[in-house]
Amino acid sequence: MSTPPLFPDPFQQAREQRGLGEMDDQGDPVLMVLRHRDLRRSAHKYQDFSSEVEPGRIVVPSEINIRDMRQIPFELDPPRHTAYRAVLEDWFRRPLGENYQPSLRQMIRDLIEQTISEGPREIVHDFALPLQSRALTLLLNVPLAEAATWISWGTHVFRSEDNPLDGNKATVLYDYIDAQIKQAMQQPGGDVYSVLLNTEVNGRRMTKEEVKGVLVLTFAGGRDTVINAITNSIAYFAHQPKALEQLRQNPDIIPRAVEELVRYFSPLTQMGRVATKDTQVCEHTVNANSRISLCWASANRDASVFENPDEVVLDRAMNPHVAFGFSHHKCLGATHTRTLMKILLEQLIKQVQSIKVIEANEKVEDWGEFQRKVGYDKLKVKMLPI
Ligand code: EMZ
Repeated sequence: MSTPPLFPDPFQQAREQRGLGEMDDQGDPVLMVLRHRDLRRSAHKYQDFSSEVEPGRIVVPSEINIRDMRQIPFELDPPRHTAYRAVLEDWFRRPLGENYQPSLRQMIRDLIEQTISEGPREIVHDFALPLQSRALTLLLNVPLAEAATWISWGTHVFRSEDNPLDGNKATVLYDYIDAQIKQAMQQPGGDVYSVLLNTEVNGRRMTKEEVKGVLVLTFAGGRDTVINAITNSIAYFAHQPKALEQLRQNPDIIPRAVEELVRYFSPLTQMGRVATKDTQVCEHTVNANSRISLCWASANRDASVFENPDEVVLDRAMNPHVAFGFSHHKCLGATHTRTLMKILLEQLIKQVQSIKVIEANEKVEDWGEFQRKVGYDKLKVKMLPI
């Protein structure tokens, strides 16, 4: 008898039968595009399905009530989007540079070492969150000490334990970024703030507000997603000890394993767009100014694209997953995250024999007709050394 998947796919039936899902979101409903092919088509059509609407409206759940700051470049359409994207790409490729990976490896090695030696550890808050924050100091090229402040914000910058849309937390983030920008203007250095303040887009320097828009996205978008990817990988290896063994025997497949894990976990379930005119998706009418969402998590289990979609096939050869998004908006932080995940797997097989789960509380998202496990609120494990 086969065991149920560790991360079930709640969209299967709706995807196969209708291709669409429907959910309410604070009175602004969302038509969820569930099939891989429809999703990829819609993602390309920015003239029909825009990202450049009221700030916060393309996010599901909508953030229009808690922020009016536009995140850049993800809340812009081409051609405005293209110019920002072009200058940001260089910076976000830094993980491929020389000193980045040894520093990241050191962080990961130390954290695993501590986890092994200090007994059971809660992974979400005491492993994934510190790792995400420390690694981000490398991406932003700021002192490691900054990570302590970011860790104190918890796993999401706009959500707190008792409030799924917390405007006060947004203020903490904005004030922090304003202060960093001010400091960079007084004393420029090699950090992201100084570099972006000096970067030209369309023949003029980026303004403070624009730099802030980029940083808000970097802090917000790359946070719970990366935390889920790290935590879920550890949960997966605990449940499948053979998988760790398979990677130990064939470390060459690690880059493929990273792609497969992010496909399977799809740490970001969906992202919205707003129709600019009356149009159609999957033979369904979409009215002007209504919302659709590109449901990455569903497309990544589409059996017409992925054989055995509910299985983790660590060396899956063809893997056109959309876990980092698709088309011109695909994730800017993907190089950083892929690098982090690759080193995490490399170090796990070097340092860890097996992982035992002691306590697990699943984090289940509620999307109306769909309930989706996206990660954990709490995952206490013991790592046993090699
Ligand atoms: C937005 C989003 C970006 C949003 C790629 O995702 O991530 C969410 O976690 C934030 O709340 O504001 O940045």
